[in-house]
Amino acid sequence: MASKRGALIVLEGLDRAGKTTQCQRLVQALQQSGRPAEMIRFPDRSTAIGQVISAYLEKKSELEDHTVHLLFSANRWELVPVMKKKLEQGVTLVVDRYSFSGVAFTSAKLGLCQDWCMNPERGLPKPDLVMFLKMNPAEAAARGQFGTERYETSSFQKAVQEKFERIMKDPSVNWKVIDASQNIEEVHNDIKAHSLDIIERTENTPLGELWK
Ligand code: Z5A
Repeated sequence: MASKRGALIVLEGLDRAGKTTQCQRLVQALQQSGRPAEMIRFPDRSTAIGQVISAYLEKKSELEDHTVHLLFSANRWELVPVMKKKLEQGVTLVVDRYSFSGVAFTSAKLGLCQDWCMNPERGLPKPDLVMFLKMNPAEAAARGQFGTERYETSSFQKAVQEKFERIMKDPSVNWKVIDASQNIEEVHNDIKAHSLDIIERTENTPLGELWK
């Protein structure tokens, strides 16, 4: 019998919802329980494409809106061979932002439709579970000042939140909404419970393709 594959688990949410904190905690907890796990984050700023994206986010360069959307997507596609290999080897991947951020952020810009934004994402490895760390933007703001990168304004974050609400209505994706206003330990416990369940349920199933 073929060996068990790892699960593809994504954390999404607004700025300062606690995605990075929770991805790190989850990977640590899975590893400590003897389950191979690694973290990936998008954008992956270490690649050549990622560096172009990073300069754009840091406002060191300007890019046309469609172009930067396609670069974010290409930054996911360039990691697909590595992701598939690790999943096949039984490593669970915990991903900090994925296609859903791509669609939510670009479609929050005026004049870019959701369907167009989804197209370059079609066929990427389909997450087995996407957990949306939900919290009131005002509470997130209390966690510290916005940074200086592009998109880090309360009005844009509100527009992104509305887009996420729409994307989450898609029944083809396994969404779980997590109350991110709880303390770090409580959020972690919720995320861990959902993750252990999906790891067990998907280990003998084939990896899907997103939005196909
Ligand atoms: N973007 C895009 O346009 N298209 C795409 O395809 C993709 C992304 C993938 C990348 O940002 C930007 O690119 C992003 C979307 C866009 N723009 N924005 N905004 P990034 O990934 O570099 O940064 P981020 O995702 O916004 O990360 P963040 O601001 O650091 O948020 P976070 O990861 O959700 O939060 P955190 O770092 O874990 O925690 C933030 C603080 O809150 C920290 O001090 C923690 O200690 C604290 N914290 C965390 N959890 C708690 C709880 N439960 N209670 C109290 N305090 C907490």
